[in-house]
Amino acid sequence: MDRNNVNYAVYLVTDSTPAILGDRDLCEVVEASVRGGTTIVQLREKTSDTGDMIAMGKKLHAITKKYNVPLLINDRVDVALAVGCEGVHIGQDDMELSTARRLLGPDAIIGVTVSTIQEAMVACKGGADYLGIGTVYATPTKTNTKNIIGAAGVRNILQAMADAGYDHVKTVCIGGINAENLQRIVYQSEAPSKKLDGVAVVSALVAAPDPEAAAKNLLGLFNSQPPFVREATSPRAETADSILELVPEVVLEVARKKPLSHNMTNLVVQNFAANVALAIGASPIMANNGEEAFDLCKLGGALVVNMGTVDPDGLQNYLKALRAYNSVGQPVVYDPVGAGATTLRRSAVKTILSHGYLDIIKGNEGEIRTVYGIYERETFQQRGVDSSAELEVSQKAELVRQLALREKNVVVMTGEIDYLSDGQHTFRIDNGHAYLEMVTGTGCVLGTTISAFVAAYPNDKLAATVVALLHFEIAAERAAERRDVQGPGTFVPAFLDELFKIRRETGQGRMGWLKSAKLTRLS
Ligand code: 3NM
Repeated sequence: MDRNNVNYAVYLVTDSTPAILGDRDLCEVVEASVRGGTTIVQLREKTSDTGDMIAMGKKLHAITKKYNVPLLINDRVDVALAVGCEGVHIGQDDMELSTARRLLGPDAIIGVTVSTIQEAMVACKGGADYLGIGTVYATPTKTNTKNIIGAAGVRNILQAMADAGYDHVKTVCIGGINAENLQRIVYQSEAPSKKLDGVAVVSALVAAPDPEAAAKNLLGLFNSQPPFVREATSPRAETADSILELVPEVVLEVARKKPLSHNMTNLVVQNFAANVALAIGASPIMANNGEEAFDLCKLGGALVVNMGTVDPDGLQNYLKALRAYNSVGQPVVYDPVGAGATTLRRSAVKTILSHGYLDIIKGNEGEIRTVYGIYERETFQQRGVDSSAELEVSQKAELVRQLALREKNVVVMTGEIDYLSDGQHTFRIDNGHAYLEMVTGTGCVLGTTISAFVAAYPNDKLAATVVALLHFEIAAERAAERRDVQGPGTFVPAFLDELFKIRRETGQGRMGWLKSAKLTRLS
C-alpha cells in the first residue's frame, strides 16, 4: 500500500471496552464499518496483553486487506511488526518517531497525536505521514486528554502547518466527533490553504447500532458541505457602495417573505422584540422550548439565541434549537448577553460554540471579547491590551475580523461605532442614537432585526446584516429627531413607527432615508 496515497476521510479507532463495544464482536464491527466506507483503521487496545493484541491485529488485518484499507496499531511498533500491517499511530508519550521509522522502514504509515502547534511542527519535521489533531471536544471515550482545542485550535495547527510548508502532511482530527458535528468541525477548522483530510472517531462507529450505515453516513457528510454554507447565487456585495445598492432589495425581501423570527430570548424584551419584528415586516414567535424548533426550523425563518436569562434548562433548549436550525441550514443569530459576567455564562458560551454553527454572533465589546477568549489560552486582551481598557478602533475591527475568521461566520460588535466582519470584509457603521442605550433591550431587538434580514437574504449574510443595522439605526436617528420625542419613553413608540415607515418608503421607492447611512469598509 502506497503510504503517500492513503485515504484518511473516515478513520476508525477501535475500543473494545464494554462501555463502547458492548457485547459485540470487534471484528464484525470493524468489517461492517469498512464495508460502509471507513477508509483507515487503527487498533487501539490500552489494556490487552501483547499476545492478544497481536492475535486481534492479525484478525483485523485479514479483514482490512480484503477492502484495501490500511490497518495501523496504536503505540506498539512491536505489535505492528508482528502483525505485518501498514503502520502505527504514536502519541506524545510513546516511542520517538525516528525510532519507529527506523524499526518499521520507509513504507510504513506513521501518524502522531498532536494538540499544539509546537508538537505539530516537531512531528512534521520528524517525517510523520499524518497528524491526529485533538482533542477537539471533550469525550467520555478518553478522559485523560491534555487539551481541548475546539475547531479553532485545529485550524490554528493547520494554518501553522501550511505556513511552515508542511501542506503535504495529512491530517485528521479526533475527540467527540459524530455525525451531528462532523461537517461543522471540518468547515470551521479549514485554514485558507489547508483543510483536514479526514476525521477520526471511536464511539461514532464502534458504539453505533449499525456501524455500516454509520460509516456510510460519516463518509457522505465528510464529502459534502454543511447545510448552513450557501453558495451565493448573485455576486457578493463587497464594497460599501455595492451594499448600499442592495438596500432596497434586502429591505423589500423582508417585507415580501415575512420571515419567521424565532426568538429564544429573555423575559425583559419579548414584547419589544415581537413589535420590532412586526414593524420591519417579519413574523415573530417567542418559543423557548427547544422541542418546538424541530418544526419551526422548517418554515424558512431564523433563530435568535439570546442568552439574557440563561439557566441549565434554557441552555439545553438552545442546543436543541441550534441542532434543528443547523440541520436544515436556516440561520442562527447568537447574542451572548453578559457573556463574561458569570462563570455560568462563560461556560454556556463555550457549550453553545461547541454544539452548533452560529451564522451571526452579535454583542457589545465585552461580550465579543469574551466569546473570542473562550478558546484562546492567549486571549485577545493578553496580546498587548489591558483587559479592562477599551480597545482602539483598529483593535475592535481586528477583534471582530479575527472572531469571524475563526468561526467562519459574521460577527457584529455594537457600540457607538458598530463593527461587522465575515473575516474577509470588515465594515464600520457610524449610525444610531444615544437613546438606544437608554432603553432596555434595544441590543436584543437588534438581534431580532438581523435574524429577519438574514432569513430573507441568506445568500449574503454579511450584506443582510449591514442592511439590518442601517435600517435599525437610521430609524433610531429619525425617531430621536422628531419633535414629539423628548426622551427614552417617547422614543420607543416613535422608533417602532420609523422602522415601519422606512420599510414603507422603501416599498414606494423613496430611498431618501439612506442618505444618512454612514457605512465604511475598513478592510
Ligand atoms: N484520542 P470519540 S480523543 C482515542 O485527543 C482518542 O488524542 C484522543 O473518541 C486524543 O470519537 C480519543 O468516541 C477518543 O469521541 C475519541
